[in-house]
Amino acid sequence: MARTLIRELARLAGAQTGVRTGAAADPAETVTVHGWINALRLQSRMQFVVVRDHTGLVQVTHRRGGDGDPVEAALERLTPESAVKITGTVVANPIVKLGGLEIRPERVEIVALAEAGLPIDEHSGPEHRLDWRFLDLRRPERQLVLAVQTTVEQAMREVAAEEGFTELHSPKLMGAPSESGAEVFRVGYFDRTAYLAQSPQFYKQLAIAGGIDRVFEIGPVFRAEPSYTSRHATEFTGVDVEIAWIEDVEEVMAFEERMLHRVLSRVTERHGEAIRELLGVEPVVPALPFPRVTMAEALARLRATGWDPEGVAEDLDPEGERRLAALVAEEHGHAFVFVTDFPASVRPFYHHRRAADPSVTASFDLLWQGLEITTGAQREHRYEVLRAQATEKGMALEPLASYLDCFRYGTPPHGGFGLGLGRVLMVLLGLGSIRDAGFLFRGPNRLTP
Ligand code: AMO
Repeated sequence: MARTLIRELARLAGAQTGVRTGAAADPAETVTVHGWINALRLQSRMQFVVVRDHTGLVQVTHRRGGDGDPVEAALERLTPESAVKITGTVVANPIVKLGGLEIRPERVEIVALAEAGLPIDEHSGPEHRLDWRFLDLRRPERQLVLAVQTTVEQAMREVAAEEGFTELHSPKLMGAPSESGAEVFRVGYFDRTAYLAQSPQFYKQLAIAGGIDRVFEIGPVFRAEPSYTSRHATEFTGVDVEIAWIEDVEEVMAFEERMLHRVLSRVTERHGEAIRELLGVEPVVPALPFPRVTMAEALARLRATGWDPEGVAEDLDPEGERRLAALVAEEHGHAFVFVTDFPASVRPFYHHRRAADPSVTASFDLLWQGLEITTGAQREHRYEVLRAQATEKGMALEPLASYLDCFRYGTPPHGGFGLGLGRVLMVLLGLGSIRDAGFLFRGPNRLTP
């Protein structure tokens, strides 16, 4: 018999009692559900089983038939998380807490019996849950994260397509590190060393030099950062954007705002209710434009509140980011804030510097509820200036040769940003850690499953 999804059962039970049509009750519908055993209550006269699929839960109720009752025998053998196909009639029953309906089973097929004694339960710690990620993923709130991630990416592609972007898939194996050398993974590559891309930075700029007007990529990014925080992964999904012929980095920020506005609109439309119900979080579509504050203003405002950590002269530490977010939330009622105009000293050599004050870059970070989700900038597109800025940062020009070559034959002004997808999901869904904000986490201590 064809499979019926659990979320469709309410409609069928409604038809059976005449709720839908207002007419006399139709005969009870026979359905087959495919799913996992969520809970079992095997009593002396009755057997109650809750079956779960990716659309919901349903109770299966069976009155024991005694010797020779194959349904009773099959239900008796079940263990939590066994995979089953159950055929029976859907019946409205107001006493049943789960949606006021139940299935009276006629046939129970055990597709795969789960071993007794599951390795994780709702009290398991985060690392143990990750060890058994496939079981952890069976929980509806974990699957919701991936459903929302799918919508987030769709909405990003929607905006990018409307605005004339080309999607890239750039190589992740590189002959030289893509950002600074420190956080790079080295891998054996035949008789030499290759490097895993820390960012598609070089390639998105190469595409701009190649005359592609606007590019984006959603793909893996690798960072050899021995960070054990809730917001760092060694492999994560990056959303990278680059736009040619810009007059100012403001155009890049305006694009990112439009993109995030669309993302939050789509997520709220499609998953708002599920997010509220399963995660207790209220997704909010942010007002446009997002507030903006220069780094100099941010530092001055924070120092006025007494924040003055040692050794942080020109940049914000995570505590500074949180405090700034609190100030902005209070003043503008907004959860996002662009911090702009970072000092050249804390930005990479390829960031364009302001003509009026070359100690400052045309760059930004985007914070959401105090967490950095994006770094972006106008890039330096003038070959000589770029070389001078690299030299000033103490970088050897030789390893940068193929990057620098892109600026020798007419590359227009351009700018872009990199956004961490896991961080966006973390904030959006109120998850405590990036470990729960994607499919499978990778960190310094985790290469499995
Ligand atoms: P940056 O290094 O700031 O910039 O990275 C961009 C964004 O990626 C996310 N991110 C991370 N997410 C999880 N784990 C990590 N270890 C991690 N590191 C970074 C953050 C961050 O804001 N090439 C530039 C971008 C650009 O200018 O276009 C870059 O890579 O959300």
